[in-house]
Amino acid sequence: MILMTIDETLATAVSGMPVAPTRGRLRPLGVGEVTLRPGFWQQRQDTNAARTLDHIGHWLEKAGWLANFDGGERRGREFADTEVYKYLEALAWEYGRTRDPEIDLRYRAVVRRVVAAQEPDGYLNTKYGRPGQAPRYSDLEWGHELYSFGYLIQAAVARARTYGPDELLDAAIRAADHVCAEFGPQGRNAICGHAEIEPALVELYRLTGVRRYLDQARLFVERHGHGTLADIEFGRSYFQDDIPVRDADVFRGHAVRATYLAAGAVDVAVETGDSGLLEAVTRQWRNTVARRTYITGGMGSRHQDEAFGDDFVLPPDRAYSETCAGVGSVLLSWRLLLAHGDPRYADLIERTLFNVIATAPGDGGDRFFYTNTLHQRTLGAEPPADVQVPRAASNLRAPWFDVSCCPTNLARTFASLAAYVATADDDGLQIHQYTSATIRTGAYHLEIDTAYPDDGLISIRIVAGPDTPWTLSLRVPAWASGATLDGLPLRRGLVQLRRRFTAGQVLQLRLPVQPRLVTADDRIDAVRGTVAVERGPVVYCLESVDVPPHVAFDALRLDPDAVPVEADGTVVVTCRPTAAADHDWPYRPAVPAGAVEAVRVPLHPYHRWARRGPSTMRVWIPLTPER
Ligand code: FUB
Ligand code: ZN
Repeated sequence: MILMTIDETLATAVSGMPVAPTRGRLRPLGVGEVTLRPGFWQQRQDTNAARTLDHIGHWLEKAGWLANFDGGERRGREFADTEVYKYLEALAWEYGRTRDPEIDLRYRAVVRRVVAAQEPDGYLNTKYGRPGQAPRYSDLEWGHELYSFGYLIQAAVARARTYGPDELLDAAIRAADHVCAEFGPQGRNAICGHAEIEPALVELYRLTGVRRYLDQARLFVERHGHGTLADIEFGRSYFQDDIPVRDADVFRGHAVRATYLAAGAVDVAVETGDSGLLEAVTRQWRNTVARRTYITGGMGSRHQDEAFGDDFVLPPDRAYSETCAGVGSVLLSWRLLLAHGDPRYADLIERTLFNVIATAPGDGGDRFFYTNTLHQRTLGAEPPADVQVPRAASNLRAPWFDVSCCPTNLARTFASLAAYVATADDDGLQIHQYTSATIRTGAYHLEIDTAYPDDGLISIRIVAGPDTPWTLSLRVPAWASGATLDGLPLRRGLVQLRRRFTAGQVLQLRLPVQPRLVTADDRIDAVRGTVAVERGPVVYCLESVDVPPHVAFDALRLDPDAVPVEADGTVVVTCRPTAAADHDWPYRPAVPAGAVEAVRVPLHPYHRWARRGPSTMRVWIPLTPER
C-alpha cells in the first residue's frame, strides 16, 4: 500500500529527484526546482532529448530487447530488460523537466508492453522462468534478476516523482513485494551478482514509506561478503561478496557493481541511522579516490573483469573506466554529499561529469564510448551506424553494444542532471556545480549565468529570497587556488555567505581556469615521468591529428619550463621530440637528449577527443628526458 497522500505525491511530482533521503545534511532539489539554461550541460541535455532518446528507442526495437516483453524468441544478454527500464527512467526525467506530451506518450507505450509481461506473483524478467528458459534464480552469480528489478523500481520511482503513481509503479511494487517474499529473512539467504536492487529498494521505501523495502535493502547490503555467491574465476571480490561492506577499506571488484552497492549502503545507512555503515563507505570512498581513481575520475583499470585494480595500478593505456562506473561514482558521491555536506564529493562529481560523462557520448548523441581510455595507441575505425559491437571492442564511439548499459545510463543521467546542481537545508542553499541555471525553491529564486568551464566567471543573481538572513554556500573546487568572490580571495572548500541578501543582488565568483601542469603520485608507476594538463575541472589531451605529420607522436616530450598558453579554445604546450625509435631493440642508453627543436602543439579537452575522426591520444605526456 502506498503511504503517500495525494498532496504529497503531487508535491514530489513537481520537484522530482533521483535520490530523496529522509535525513542527512542536505536536501536535494528536483528537476522541477533547478532548470539548466544555455551552456555546457544544457547543450548535452538537449542532445540527449533531441537525439539520444530516439536512438535508444530505435535500438531497443531493432535489437529485439523491447519485443522480449511481448514474448516470442528471447534476444540479447541476460540483463537486456534493464536497458528498457533505464530508457523508461530517462523518459520519466525528461517528461519531468519538459512536460512534453510526446515523451509522455512514448513512456506510456513502453510501459504497456513491460507490465503486460509481469507474472501474477510479481516476478518480471524476460530471460528466466518461462517454458524452455532456465528457472528463476537459478544463476544468482550472472543472472542479473534482482539487478533488473532494481532498474524497474528506479524507473517507476522517477515517474512517480515527476508525474505521479502509475501502472509501472504498481508493477514495481508487486516486484518489490515478490523480492521481499522470496529473499526476506525467511526466504533465500542470497544476493544478486550485480548490486542495484539495494539503492532501488531504499528509494521505493522513500517514496512509499513501506518499511519492508528498506529492511530488505539492508538485508542485501549486510549479506554481501559472506560468500553466498560462487567463487568465480575473478574471485568473490568481483561481486563484493568477499568482505562484509562494513569491514572493507577500499572498493574492489567490478567497478559498477562496487559503486552501486556502496550507493545502496549509504542509502541504508542514512535511513537507518547506521553511522558505522556510513563511516565504512565513506572510508572506502576516500581510499578509492586516493589510490584507485584516474585523473578523469574514471574508475576501473582492469579489462578482464571490468574491475578496480590494486592500489596505484592506473595504467592510462589500460584504463577501462567504464562509462557506467562513472555514473555509479556520481551516484555514490552525490549520496555522500547529501549525507555529509562535504564539498570533496562535489569535486569528484564535477571531475567525473566533465571527463567521463561528457566524454562518452558523440556530438550527435547517437554514439558512445563504453570504455574511456587515457591513452589510445592506434587509430581505430569508427563502426558503421547500424552495427552493434561487442562492449569494449570499439576504441571509438559506437552506436550500440551487445552489452549496451552505457548509452541508457547516460540518457537517464543527462535527463536528471539538473538535480545534481544545488541543494537546500534549513538555513539556505548550496551550489555544488557551476552551470547556467535557474533555481526556484520555496522563497528562493536564483539565476546562475556562466560560460564555465571555458570561462571561470560565475554570476549568481539573487532574484528573490527570504527577508531574513540566510546562508548561500558555494563550492570552491580543490584545484581553484586564487578563486575570488566579488574580488575578495576565497579559500578552497566551502564558502558560506550568511547575510540578508537583497533582491537583484549579483555575486561574482571567479574560479581561475588557466591551464596547469599536473603530476601523479610516484606510486602510479605507469605515469612516472609524465604530466597531464588541466584547465579548471577539465582534463586535456594530446591528439595525433594536432601534431605536424613530420613529428612522431610517440616521440613528443613536454617541456615543463615553457608555460602552457591558451589559444582558440586549446592549450598550447611546447614539446621537444626525441629521436624516433625504430630499432630492433626498444631500449637504449639513458642519456640526456641534446638541444632539439621545439614543437608547439595544441591540446584539446579530453572530453572532445576523437570527435575529429580517428586519432591516437595521450592524457599523460612524457616530459623532456633531462627531467
Ligand atoms: O552486468 C551488467 C552491466 O554490463 C555492468 O554494469 C557493466 O559493467 C556491463 O558488464
Ligand atoms: Zn556500461
